[in-house]
Amino acid sequence: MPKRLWSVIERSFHPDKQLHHETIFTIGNGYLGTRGTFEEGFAQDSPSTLVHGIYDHAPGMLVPELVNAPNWLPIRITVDGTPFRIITKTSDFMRPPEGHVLGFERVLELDRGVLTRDVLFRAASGNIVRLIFERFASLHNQHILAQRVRIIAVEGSPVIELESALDGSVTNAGVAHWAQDMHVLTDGDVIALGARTQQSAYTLGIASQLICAHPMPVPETDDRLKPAMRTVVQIQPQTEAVFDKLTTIFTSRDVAAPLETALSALEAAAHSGYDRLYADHAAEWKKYWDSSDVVIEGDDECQLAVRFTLYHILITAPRHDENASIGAKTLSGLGYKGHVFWDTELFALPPLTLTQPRLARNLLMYRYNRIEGARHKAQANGYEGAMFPWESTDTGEETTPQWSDVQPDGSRIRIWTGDTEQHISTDIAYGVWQYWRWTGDDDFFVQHGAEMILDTAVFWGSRVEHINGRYELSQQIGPDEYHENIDNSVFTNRMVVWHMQIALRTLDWLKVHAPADHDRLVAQLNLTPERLAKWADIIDRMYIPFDQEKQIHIQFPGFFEMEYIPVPDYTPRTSSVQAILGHARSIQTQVIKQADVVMMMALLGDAVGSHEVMVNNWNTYYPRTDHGSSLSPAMHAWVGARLGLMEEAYDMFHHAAHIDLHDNKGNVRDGMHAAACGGVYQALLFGFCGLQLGDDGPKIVEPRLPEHWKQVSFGVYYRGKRHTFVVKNPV
Ligand code: IFM
Repeated sequence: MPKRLWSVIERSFHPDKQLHHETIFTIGNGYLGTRGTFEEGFAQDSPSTLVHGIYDHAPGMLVPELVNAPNWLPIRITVDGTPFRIITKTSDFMRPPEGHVLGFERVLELDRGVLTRDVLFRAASGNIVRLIFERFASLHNQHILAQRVRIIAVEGSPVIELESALDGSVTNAGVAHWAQDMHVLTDGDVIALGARTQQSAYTLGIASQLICAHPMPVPETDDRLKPAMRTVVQIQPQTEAVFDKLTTIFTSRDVAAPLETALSALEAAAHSGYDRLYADHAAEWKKYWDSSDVVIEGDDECQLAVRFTLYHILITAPRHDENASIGAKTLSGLGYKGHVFWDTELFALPPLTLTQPRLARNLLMYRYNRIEGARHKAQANGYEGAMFPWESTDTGEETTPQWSDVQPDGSRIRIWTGDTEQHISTDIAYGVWQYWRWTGDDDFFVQHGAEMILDTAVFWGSRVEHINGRYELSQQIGPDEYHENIDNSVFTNRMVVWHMQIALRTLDWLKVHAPADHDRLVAQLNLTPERLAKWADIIDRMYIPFDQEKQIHIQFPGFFEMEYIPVPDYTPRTSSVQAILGHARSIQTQVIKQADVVMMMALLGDAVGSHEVMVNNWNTYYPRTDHGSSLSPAMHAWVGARLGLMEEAYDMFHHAAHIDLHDNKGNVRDGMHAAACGGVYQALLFGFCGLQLGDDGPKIVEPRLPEHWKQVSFGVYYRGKRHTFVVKNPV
């Protein structure tokens, strides 16, 4: 396979794309993520390292957020006294002495999780050097971060001064989370920081060593929070100098004494050396791709994009942690404050369930370990059972802000999702059920999964309203968040029926296969015969809004009485139709934010209705959807492919696969879209390839590939055994 299909390449630097590229060039290892900021910095850059689980609720903030950890990247270099930096027309006018960037290339190697930058630089002296920066977050040992800088004397014999630092003065876009009394240490060739978050009191230790000819500590300056080491070397013509910087990081979530542990781990890492660490890291990546890769023949552009989306899921999925999960923006940016949404269970989880089941289990355990938070939420709202939070952090309590940030006109908008976007409890049950079906992990199911499915079913049993002989759900937000607090969202009502069905099936299975656990859960969750009879009744009599005449599902009663806006007329556009019409008007229209009825069709497939109903639903809702959310296109690609609408399906797939690479929504500076990444995999396998899980295992049903694709090959795990498939387009 040509190498370029594993490499995301930036061939010249454009400051206006800087923040977008910082996000997409994030490296990570399931423990932390570090954005692709330059070692030497750049004006208005946004360096951030986010470590799973380290949240803090700063004074004045509405909700807790994932904390930006001390920056481990800083390496500053001068060449014959000229500071090395990426000089562009907009940044170069003030700072003598002058230097010139003669060439620039940055490459993210997806197969190995390594970011490199290659720059040709002429110093004011006239000497020319080539600088090759390389960095990775070890997948083999998640506490090790490694950097290498090779400086090659292309012309002349330059004197290089290199300073390596840690920066503890970082904030979350101005919000300080670290207490200022950091422990700063400079000892021989080692620098270190010990830090504590202000409210949550997590501690973090980070230690770094510069490995080269003559490292010397830099005398303490006013910048106490930025300990540094420095070295000076003259390079002979046509030779190179190599500088390795190794860093270790631990938090109080991992060990009792993070700083001390970071220091001793650093010693061991330095003993191994960069090359050994690199080899171990690359070997782990090979294992990841051996399980997770999908090969598309006939579409190089989408091939690279698919690998890119999988890479970002893999670097953010916790490897050794059952108390962390994937935030909506992964670990690549501060957007959504590192909060965990339904994006995890319905979008990011499935590729892991199928190809990295151990990682999928970690994500579900994160929810299980927070089920008390879900019980609090149910109780606080007057319900029974477990009602998972719409936005979740370390505690598992509801952390959706009730108000938006201040708008340009000074107002704040009320955010209702934490109150009424309740389908998340069923989304989590769906993730559990699919994980169990694919993996056959009975131990997980009996000990944890069943309890989640059942206690969330208890919640719904107490939540439904019995009105006029049927069950209804008032005051909901379905996936289409433009329409808030509506009654009888068809997505939610129908998914609740599914939830009741699998809750009863769970009990039946437990009764036969794990009777003691069946009895334990029945007693613990108070699953009385009356309660179970009500669940069966909900299955029979839940109100599913449906127009018999038109043979379509109704997104919610009243939807079609609102103003019709033909969304395709608003083409081309760079913002959502909602942004064009304004919030107040668009909520009075039929413009839909994201796959809603279509999402239901993706999740439930044929169970939703006949082919005719599915096509009618598509024809009704597709032209009304503005894909204001990144979650939408992939779900449309999935369903479109199942319905044989190949042009629309490919269009949606291509869009979804490039949301982050091409910054299709203009907001990638805030972080990757985890859900879009996971959705792309599902559209590809479940949509185009027709992958289904039958009673005997995975099978391909009516595959429909885009016309120009030759074939798609992939492997998935079913009950611990790998099944490989090659889906070909008929010639
Ligand atoms: O969970 C999503 C939601 O469906 C749409 N708005 C953004 C959230 C986080 O990605």
